[in-house]
Amino acid sequence: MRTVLTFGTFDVFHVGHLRILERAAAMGDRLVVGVSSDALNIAKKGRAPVFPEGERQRLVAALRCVDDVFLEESLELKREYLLRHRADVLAMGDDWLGRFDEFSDICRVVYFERTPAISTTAVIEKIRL
Ligand code: C2G
Repeated sequence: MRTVLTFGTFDVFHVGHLRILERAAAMGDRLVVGVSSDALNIAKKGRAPVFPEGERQRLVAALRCVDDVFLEESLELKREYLLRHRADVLAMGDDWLGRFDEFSDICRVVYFERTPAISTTAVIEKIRL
């Protein structure tokens, strides 16, 4: 059983999010997703996500390619999360390229190309206009 782990906010869920989850799932037998908490987003980006953490977790958990979700409460706990969930692979978008290479001693670290021309910020902007 090969477990793949990925992290993200997944706010205002869009096809770029779906594509990375599908590609991550294809790397193994089981996909576990760390959904970042509201507090982590406020600390990191200076604003709360549009959808609260409980709803973001439910949306991600309901996807066919996702087996389990948990709340990512700190960026500093990556190693602990990887060990706790027995991850064989850590998959992230290439906006994080190189940032998680330090974990290659405990799992394989892969970066996928971001889906171009779509982002939560762009969706919010489009609705606003
Ligand atoms: N993503 C993508 N293509 C897009 C937008 C996002 O492939 N057009 C990917 C990102 O690269 C990331 C995942 O979707 O791997 C989730 O993106 P965000 O919700 O923006 O997550 P982020 O705020 O980067 O949180 O510990 C890490 C953080 O929790 C990551």
